[in-house]
Amino acid sequence: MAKKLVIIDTDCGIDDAQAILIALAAPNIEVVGVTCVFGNAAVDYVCQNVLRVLSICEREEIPVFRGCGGPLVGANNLLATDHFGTDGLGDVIKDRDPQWEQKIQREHAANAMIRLVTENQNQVSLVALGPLTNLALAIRLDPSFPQKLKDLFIMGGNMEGIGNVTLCAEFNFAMDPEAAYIVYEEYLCPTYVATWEFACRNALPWDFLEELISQDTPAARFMKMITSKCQAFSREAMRKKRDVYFGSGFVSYDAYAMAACVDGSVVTERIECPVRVELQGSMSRAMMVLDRTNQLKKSHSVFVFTKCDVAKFGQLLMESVRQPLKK
Ligand SMILES: [Ca+2]
Repeated sequence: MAKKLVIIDTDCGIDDAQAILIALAAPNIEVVGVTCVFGNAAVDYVCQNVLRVLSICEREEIPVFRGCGGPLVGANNLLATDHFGTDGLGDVIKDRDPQWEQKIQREHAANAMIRLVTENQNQVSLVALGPLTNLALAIRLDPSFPQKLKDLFIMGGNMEGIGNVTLCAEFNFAMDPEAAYIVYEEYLCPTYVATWEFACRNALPWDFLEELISQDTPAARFMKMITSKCQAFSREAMRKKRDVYFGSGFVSYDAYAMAACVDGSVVTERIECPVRVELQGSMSRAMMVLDRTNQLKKSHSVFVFTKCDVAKFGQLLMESVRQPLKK
């Protein structure tokens, strides 16, 4: 069976690393490129983090591209350095690769996306795990880019108006609301969305995380190291935040979007409707609004995930850390 071609666009924090592991472990997936964007950390850290994940899995042949270092409009004064640390991977990595910059492709991420998708028309799935800045830039450079995609999977936004960085906005969209707006208005390819609330409502037990990172493999040891001092992976720290709305649990956000791309049956319920990203409002800027009665009269609908087969998702996570794969 021909493999599914995938481009991963990422702001490589800890959950992105987990999502990348899922893609690399999947026998039906070929990752044709990883494009980097600012978000969980500055884009140079993001590039280094992606290289690190690929190196642990012995998959350095996959090209990595540097993309946007800030949003389309305004300054990125929101960098979430308190979430996964300054470097995006929990600030625990001591041995940084001084040669990392030479391992990044010269081509800009947005140009690379366009080229890879043009070379493989209607065959590439794009999985977007960070702010959507590179995607917004790509459609401005090549307006036909989305129609050459097979489909688009996004981790970001919200479906119940609950935010995580502001009252009503999810992190990836809050980092670049205009880019998120452009993507939902202009990407008319089949689009699947794992929102923040979807991830939180389909959490795994905290004991699952323990079991996951206690496996005796290089990738599991890496996940154990980067989650070790991270607040976002602390049961205690979440009690005052996420647990108030959703109850206790371990949530690997980006992994849900990737899992849905790898195996569509992981998602068991979804809503099909138009959506729009709010650009105004003192509380609601960057909120994703679902238009289930089509009041906006949009021609394009997206699939917003509502329920997940948590056992199947957990299985994908468990297998993802059994890397490097035996050659
Ligand atoms: Ca991310």
